[in-house]
Amino acid sequence: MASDISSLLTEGRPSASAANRARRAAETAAFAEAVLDGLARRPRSIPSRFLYDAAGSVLFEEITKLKEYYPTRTETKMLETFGAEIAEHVGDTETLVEFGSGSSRKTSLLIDALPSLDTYIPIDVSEDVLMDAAKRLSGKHPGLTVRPLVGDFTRRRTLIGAPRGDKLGFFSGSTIGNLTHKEAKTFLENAARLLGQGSAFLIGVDLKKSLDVLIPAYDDEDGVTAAFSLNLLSRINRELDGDFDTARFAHVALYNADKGRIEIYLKSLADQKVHVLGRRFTFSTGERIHTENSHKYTVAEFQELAHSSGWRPVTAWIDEDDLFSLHLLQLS
Ligand code: AVJ
Repeated sequence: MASDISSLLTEGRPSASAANRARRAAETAAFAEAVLDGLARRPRSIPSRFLYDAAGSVLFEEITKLKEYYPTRTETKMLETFGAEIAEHVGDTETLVEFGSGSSRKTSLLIDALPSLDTYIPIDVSEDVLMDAAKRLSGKHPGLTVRPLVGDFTRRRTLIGAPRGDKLGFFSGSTIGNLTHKEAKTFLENAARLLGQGSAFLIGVDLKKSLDVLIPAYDDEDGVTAAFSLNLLSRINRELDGDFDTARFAHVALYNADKGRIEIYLKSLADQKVHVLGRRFTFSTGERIHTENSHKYTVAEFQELAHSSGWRPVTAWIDEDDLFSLHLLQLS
């Protein structure tokens, strides 16, 4: 199914190269398959990585600036505050590998704190965002070699072109919260293999906290997060010949205390029929599509997860308001 859908859906998309075109075609085919399967399944769900098309990435940038959304600004400030302490542990590392680097906005703070660094390897699925970030970081840090790798960081098995020696991994923004505990464990095990013995890993992890703070961060007053969620339906309309009426779905964010995570849903506001790639899906009022999880961890819970994945927790830093944590792990 993948190949015939992809050939139908890539027409008219701007792309720089044949390889780029092939990658986009494969991504659209994966999106088609995930949406058709996800809407047919009960409970309905679509993997959160599909939220980040060009429009979704812009909306996510807007989220990071919201007064309600504390993670980005808290983590940024922590990298400034604790940069010197981080360097006390990993100051002689020469190679930095960033997973899901995106715009690499926070990375400069870490690069500035690490005097011996000579190579930066950002890994991201979005080629455009990756190349822009690589250019910006090269300009900002003369003498730093930047070797971007395009692809899904959860699946990567080799670091092409990486120098020998101990590496520092960086996984910021609590993106690890999108993964279930089982998926996070697999990711940490793979990252250990990829980075190699003697390496370290710096990971930003959102903390468990009061729902008065947590819920608004995922359901802001201005509706930016709602627009970010609903863009998934618009993306289906754009790329998969869908006819979702986004006004008849609502963004819902709730905290699942058993699983320690924010869950995000799109809830049908009417009895309605929707078509995607010629298939019909029926929604009754109140029926939901699960679009995202954002897991929250205490320091001890995350250290336990890291330990069970073969990493040795070294230090965890927390901001003064107990909102966010930065974990340093080591392989040795
Ligand atoms: C990018 C996964 C860290 O879970 O906080 C923010 C995504 N979704 N608001 C998060 C998100 C809605 C974000 N991560």
